[in-house]
Amino acid sequence: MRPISILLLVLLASCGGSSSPKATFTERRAVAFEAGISVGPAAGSDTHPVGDTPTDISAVYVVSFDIDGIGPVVDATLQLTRVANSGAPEGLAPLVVDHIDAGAAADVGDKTSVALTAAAHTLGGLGPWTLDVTSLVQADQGAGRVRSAFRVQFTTTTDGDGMTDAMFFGSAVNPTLTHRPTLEVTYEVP
Ligand SMILES: [Ca+2]
Repeated sequence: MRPISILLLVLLASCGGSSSPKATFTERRAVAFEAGISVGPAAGSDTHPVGDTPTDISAVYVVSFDIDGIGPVVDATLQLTRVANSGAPEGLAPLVVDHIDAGAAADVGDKTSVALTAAAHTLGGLGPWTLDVTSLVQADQGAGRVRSAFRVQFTTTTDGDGMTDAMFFGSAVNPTLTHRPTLEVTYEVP
């Protein structure tokens, strides 16, 4: 049986490369997370809130990843992990994940900058949320941007009740590694 299996693998590889005489390879890695900021209220270092505050200020979360120097992207997945909750943030829904150009480093201006694209995201419970951001990271690459950045926020900035209503997401320095945001990219290697 083993020789037959090997033959099939070679055949599949030949078919897969039929559109190009040049072989390509893919490699999977998690691009290093470099910046996570909570825009608006002060936040603890382990988590960042998305929602509102006791003073009725909106809290948004911006994540930014270095994609400089990698080959053509074929797949990209953003993972954010909701680790805690306060009040009733669902009342501020829908939640959107905006693709933004945060430049070299995310800052307060990224709270209100015009999104490149915005998409409503189904609210998840506690635990990891994954989003297919392939086309967005490819767009960054096509535009020559060296970072991919995303802004997580509710479309209703506050419910005005003078109480915190927020989801808390793991930050880039969360002591639990699996709680940190990641951008996993598969790209071609020449
Ligand atoms: Ca509130």
